[in-house]
Amino acid sequence: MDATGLRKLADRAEAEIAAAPDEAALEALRVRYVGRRDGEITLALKLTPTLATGDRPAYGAAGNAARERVEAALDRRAAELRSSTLERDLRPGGEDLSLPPRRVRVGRYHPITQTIREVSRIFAGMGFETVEGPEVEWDYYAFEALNIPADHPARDKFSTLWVSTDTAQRMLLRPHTSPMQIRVMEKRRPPVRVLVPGRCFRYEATDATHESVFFQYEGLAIDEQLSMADLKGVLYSFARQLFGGDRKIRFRPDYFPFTEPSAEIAFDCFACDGTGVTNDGKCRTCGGAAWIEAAGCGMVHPAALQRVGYDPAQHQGFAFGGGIERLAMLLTGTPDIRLFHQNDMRYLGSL
Ligand code: FA5
Repeated sequence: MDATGLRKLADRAEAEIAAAPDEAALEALRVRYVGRRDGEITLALKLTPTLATGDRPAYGAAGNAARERVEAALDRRAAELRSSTLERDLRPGGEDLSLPPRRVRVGRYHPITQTIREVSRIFAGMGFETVEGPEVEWDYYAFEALNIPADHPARDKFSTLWVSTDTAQRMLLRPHTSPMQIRVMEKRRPPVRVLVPGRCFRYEATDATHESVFFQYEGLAIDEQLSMADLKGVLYSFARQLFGGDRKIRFRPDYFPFTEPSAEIAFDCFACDGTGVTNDGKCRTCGGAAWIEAAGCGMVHPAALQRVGYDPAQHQGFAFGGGIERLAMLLTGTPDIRLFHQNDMRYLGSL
């Protein structure tokens, strides 16, 4: 081959490179013409030393020029192919890059779970260990051991869902978490400080503050020389830590067969600012009462202490039981308790 032959080889290579349909074809052409071992131009250049001395400079120069033209053509075509791939991706009919990206949904705990965790955290700070108990319970723990025998009118309050009414072994879905007072005291000796969050069930019509399945948190503290003052101190501290100092708290005498004396705790209603009325008339959240009943509490009844083998002369204690949803309503400004369990992600996601 002479210098003219080399130029023609470069012309052919340039034409083929310019027509290469894709990157794989381009790579094949690179190997064919300027591949390091046996590219056509590479081989032609290797022949230079075999030529007559006078012919070598012109032949070598033509060979180098041919290689440079081919390499430049390869670079050009590679750039063209890259930009046309991008154009194809952007062209209508391909993926629509103008669409907004799909939202990444980040999961989080349900407001009820968050509230249970927060309540447990606050009581843990006051030395209360969180424990759990069975949702299906014996009549004995739910009522009998709490001074509520079968004919006691207080049973009406706990509209019970029975699982078995066999008189020897009556079993129910627990209507409150108080049975755990007895279960814990049976197993432990004082001092006792436990917090029991858990699901409860009542055969009850639902309204803005009542569900038939809801959560309670039960607290129990037994020690020497505990008094009603300790109970109030613990519950005030709890309310302040959960709500800050602004929420008003009301203690009123109440009656529970398993505590003596007993009290009821209520928080001022957030929906009507504790007035009982809103722009639409009577406040739907508190039913016009201005307060939301939040928990029952009292000093553990001596009969309950004796039943588990404690000596009431030596040990006393207090107990409280409140609704988790009622706290979650206040914390999230949820006006109707039913919104928590309807699983409407539009509402839950907005909290
Ligand atoms: C009891 O259940 C007692 N076991 C509380 C108690 C514990 C008293 C320890 C003394 C010592 P009561 O029925 O009032 O009491 O319920 C307590 C709280 O549970 C209520 O204040 C309310 O916050 C919540 N609660 C009761 N019923 C429902 C319901 N149907 N839906 C949502 N929350 C409820």
